[in-house]
Amino acid sequence: MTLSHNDLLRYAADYQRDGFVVVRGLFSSQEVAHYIDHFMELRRQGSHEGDFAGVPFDTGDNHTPDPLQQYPRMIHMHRWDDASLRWMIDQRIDTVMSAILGISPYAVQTMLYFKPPGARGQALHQDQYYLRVQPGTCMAAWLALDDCDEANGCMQIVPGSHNLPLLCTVPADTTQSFTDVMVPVPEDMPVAPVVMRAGDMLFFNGQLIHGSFPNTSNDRFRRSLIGHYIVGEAEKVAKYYHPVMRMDGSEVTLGVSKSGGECGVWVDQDGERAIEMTTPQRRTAVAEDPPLIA
Ligand SMILES: O=C(O)CCC(=O)C(=O)O
Repeated sequence: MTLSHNDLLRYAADYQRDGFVVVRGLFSSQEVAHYIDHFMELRRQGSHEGDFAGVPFDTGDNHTPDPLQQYPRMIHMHRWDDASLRWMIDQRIDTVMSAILGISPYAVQTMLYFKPPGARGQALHQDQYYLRVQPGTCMAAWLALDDCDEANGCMQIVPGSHNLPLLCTVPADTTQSFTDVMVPVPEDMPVAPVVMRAGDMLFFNGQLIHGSFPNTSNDRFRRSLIGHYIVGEAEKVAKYYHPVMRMDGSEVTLGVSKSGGECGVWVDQDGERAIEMTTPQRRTAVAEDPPLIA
């Protein structure tokens, strides 16, 4: 696919306004088929460091095994799989991100969600909560490997929420989410599904509230290949995301940022919704270097 100057300007404008943009058909159907074969084969070969099947949950009377046990999420594959590394620093991703950010990003993470039929989703969150980029924020490039819609658990986003500060988390419903924290979203900020075809790529800001609901389809996987990046001016990122790479594959030395600090809670101020910053005594499920998600 060729990316014209006008396309790139439009992507940048949409991203600034909404905190996300979908680039349709950025990867071809042949490439997508190749990635599906590749990652399904890696999954079949056995476990890899960092595999995550989700937090345990109470299944009640339902004795069906959790599908994520068979298809746990893979993480940081670029550290041991050359195809993942080449994908993470693909020139097309760099071109779109550079247009959006005005500077080439640094690459820090890869993940593969298999999300088989019946799998839980991931509760609404902000990626910056995990990456702790300073100054600035992070950014995600989310490649659909399957067509995805509400039935098989497509991405859900809150448009415009990239302008919010980092919000304090609350416990999530772990029967619906394989992670156990979420950010509360006021009713008048709609959560919108992002329906995509395989090969489309969703770019989104690290402050944008996003997540996904369970895959309720009978027989459709919702696989996605995800890269996390940080803005090119960043000086620090949480320890778990080192080593940091330039988009030419070379390593760059950045400092290590810590978790903690202030987060926002929704309050009512004279009938108006507002955010109050607070330093919680004890943040929910935040380890010094949270290893689970982004
Ligand atoms: O793919 C999903 O369901 C969630 C992905 C996500 O939250 C992320 O990439 O940060």
